[in-house]
Amino acid sequence: MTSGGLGRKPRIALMGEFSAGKSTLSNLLMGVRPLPEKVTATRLSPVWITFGDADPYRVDLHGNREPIEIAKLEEVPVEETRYVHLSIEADILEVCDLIDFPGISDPNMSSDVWERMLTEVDAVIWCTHANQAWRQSEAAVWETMPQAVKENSTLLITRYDKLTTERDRVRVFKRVARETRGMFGGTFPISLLMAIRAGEDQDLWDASGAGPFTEHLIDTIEKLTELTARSEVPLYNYADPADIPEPVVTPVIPRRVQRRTERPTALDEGQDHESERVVPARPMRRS
Ligand SMILES: Nc1nc2c(ncn2[C@@H]2O[C@H](COP(=O)(O)OP(=O)(O)O)[C@@H](O)[C@H]2O)c(=O)[nH]1
Ligand SMILES: [Mg+2]
Repeated sequence: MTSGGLGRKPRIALMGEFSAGKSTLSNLLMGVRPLPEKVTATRLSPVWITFGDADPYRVDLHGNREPIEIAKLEEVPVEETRYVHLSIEADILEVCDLIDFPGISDPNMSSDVWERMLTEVDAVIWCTHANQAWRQSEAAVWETMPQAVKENSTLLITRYDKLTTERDRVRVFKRVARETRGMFGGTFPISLLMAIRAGEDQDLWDASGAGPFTEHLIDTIEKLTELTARSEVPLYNYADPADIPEPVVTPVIPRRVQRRTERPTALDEGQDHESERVVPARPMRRS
């Protein structure tokens, strides 16, 4: 059932409600934009993205492969497709696979479409929409996840630029941190739109909140790599954490998400946050 053999890379899923920014985040991390970024719900299969230059294909429920065209992603029959496989030569994919999930509560699509992929996932970056952050539907799905996955996962409060007052930004962050205490390895506010537009503009990149998040992501990937380096199975199949093998692989750090010399403080849950640490730098502070 699991693909990939010994020494496989960690698999990180992008999950959340539709329009929370999952595809924008995948595109940001890869530095190219093959996935459609849309405000409306779309019936898309999970998209498993690995390093390489192979042609895209879909894998049906019986494991059969069929070539597809990336321009016709939306024509892939979701109910009969386990996942779509994309190969891209992006730095981040040298150290992990990304799996872009469909929105969790699309009334037009059975949750089987993504639930059957959960067993492949080592960690999640959960995107929650700042204006309606951490809805009941999100909490309900997250509750069912194995604790090992929760601990390796990250919560991103996306569309943070849509919160226009500092008071709102602090209020949303504190509420979400409180309601998700102990459920994620780290929580970060971010404007994905700003980050994706930043390019080489360091000020815009810093203002987007992307810096602390990518630092945390690199740490997470390093940790996961130690766990998956000699593993064929999903992490939460380990019977005993003591059985987890010693690390054998040192990941290459992607250029786009390099660690900077000064380490910023992660907005981990459980800390008592000062308001100025909650809010990303300059342009977002006064709008
Ligand atoms: N203003 C703003 N828009 C965003 C942000 N993140 C995503 N978007 C926009 O929200 C829409 C949905 O994003 P998408 O990545 O397709 O969401 P998905 O359904 O979760 O994959 C797109 O138009 C994005 O440009 C953000 O942080 N700020
Ligand atoms: Mg999407």
